[in-house]
Amino acid sequence: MATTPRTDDQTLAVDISPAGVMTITLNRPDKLNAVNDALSYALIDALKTARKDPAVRAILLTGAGRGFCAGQDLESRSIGAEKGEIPHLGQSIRNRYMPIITLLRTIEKPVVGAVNGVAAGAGASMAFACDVRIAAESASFIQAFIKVGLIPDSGACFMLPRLVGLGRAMELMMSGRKVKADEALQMGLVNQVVPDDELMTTALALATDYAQGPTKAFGLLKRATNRAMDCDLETYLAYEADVQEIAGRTADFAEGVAAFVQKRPANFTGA
Ligand code: T3D
Repeated sequence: MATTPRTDDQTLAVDISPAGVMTITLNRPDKLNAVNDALSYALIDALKTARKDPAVRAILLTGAGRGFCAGQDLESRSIGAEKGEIPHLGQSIRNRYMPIITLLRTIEKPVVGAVNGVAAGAGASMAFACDVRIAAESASFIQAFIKVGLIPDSGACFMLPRLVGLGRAMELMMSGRKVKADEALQMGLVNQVVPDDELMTTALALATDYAQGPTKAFGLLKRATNRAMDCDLETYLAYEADVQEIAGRTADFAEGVAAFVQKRPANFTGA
């Protein structure tokens, strides 16, 4: 049975479908879902629930209204500056963005990003940390950090070059220019672009497909891919053998093989 994450405000909406898709909707539409403290902690809470609840077998991350997420809430930073407070951005990142990005990248379940509008700053980073991105035609990506005198954070310097190559990533990060959905598709930043009114049905259908798949294998392939990003081939191949050993002991592997031999669709349970 699915558990509902503890969210004590309205900055996040969470729904778990019967198929096991947890849809997390960033919910500050008037501010393009800019990340304030409440939203960040609610998101961490929801992702931790998604990680531990076996009834959740895939995650869908999207935004309410016309934005996906405009990154850090700059109004809260401006209030601090007016009071003469020294900003401790390292602490802010360690406490809020590090857990969010780490959870998105390491939850051993598929994470689909449904990018419904502008994704700027740390909002773009959250989209990059999803496993797969489906973008609405009106979506866009902005490495907004440089415009406010910051370095790309929340994993952008790590993920963006891996997604689009170093040269393109540097240009995007140094210019802070807007990348529209069609260009994002062309450079491999998103997997698919769909008309705005088809975004959620398309993304939910994909997440539902994943939720009905061999959940442990999805998790293990995320583990293996994360490892592959920072080691040499020899190390990776040894790691891969260990991970495949685990996959080979799952009920879903036995079911997959049985279904193949019996020429029928597999009924994966995530076990
Ligand atoms: O601080 C730390 O912890 C360190 C971490 C930093 C991570 C970061 O993310 S730094 C980068 C922060 N984000 C940005 O710099 C983006 C700022 N926003 C924009 O540049 C623009 O809003 C957009 C290009 C994203 C969209 O432009 P547009 O014209 O479509 O919309 P808009 O009119 O600018 O915004 C609509 C409303 O959302 C508006 O509020 P209002 O005036 O109607 O009450 C605007 O102020 C608000 N909004 C948009 N982004 C933010 C925001 N409010 C607070 N913080 C925002 N980031």
